[in-house]
Amino acid sequence: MPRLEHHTLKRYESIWFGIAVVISLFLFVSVIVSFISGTYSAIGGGGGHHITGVTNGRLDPRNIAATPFAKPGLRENADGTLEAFVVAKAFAFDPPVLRVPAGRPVTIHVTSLDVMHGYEVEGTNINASVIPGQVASFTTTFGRPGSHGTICNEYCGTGHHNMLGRVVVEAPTPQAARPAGE
Ligand SMILES: [Cu+2]
Repeated sequence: MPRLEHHTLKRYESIWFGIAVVISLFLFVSVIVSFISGTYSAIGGGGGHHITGVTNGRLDPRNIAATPFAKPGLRENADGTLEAFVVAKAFAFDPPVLRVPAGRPVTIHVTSLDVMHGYEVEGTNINASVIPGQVASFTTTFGRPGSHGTICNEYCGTGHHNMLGRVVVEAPTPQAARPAGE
């Protein structure tokens, strides 16, 4: 059985080590560059950029009155888009029952008034962390009428297991039908 020369092994090791150093340096420098240039989405991103009182996905949880979260629930904008505002607090969601029409895109914004909560809509892939001072936003279309439980899946205190809500998807009513051409 041929024996590997010690210095041969050492040469390959230094080649691999050199490659690893280059990769590490590249990652180190690119993370710093992306922080400086603001392309790092986890920090600059966040939802609700157009919402009153919300800047860069952030708001002041003590001044919720200045935002649409003061009146939680579904609203229809002038351009026909649907937005829902949901407030999580220990230990409930407001509104406890969110009613949305089937077949229309709905953008749901969730924020917390106190501690970190979760917002999971059963039977869908909606599952967000709800952090005080931040807005989690997502747009979805519920295809069929029905009822989905919403649960807090981030442990938030003694009443965590009671923190339940509901999304009720309603069949679109004929009166709500939009005129042809829109
Ligand atoms: Cu909770």
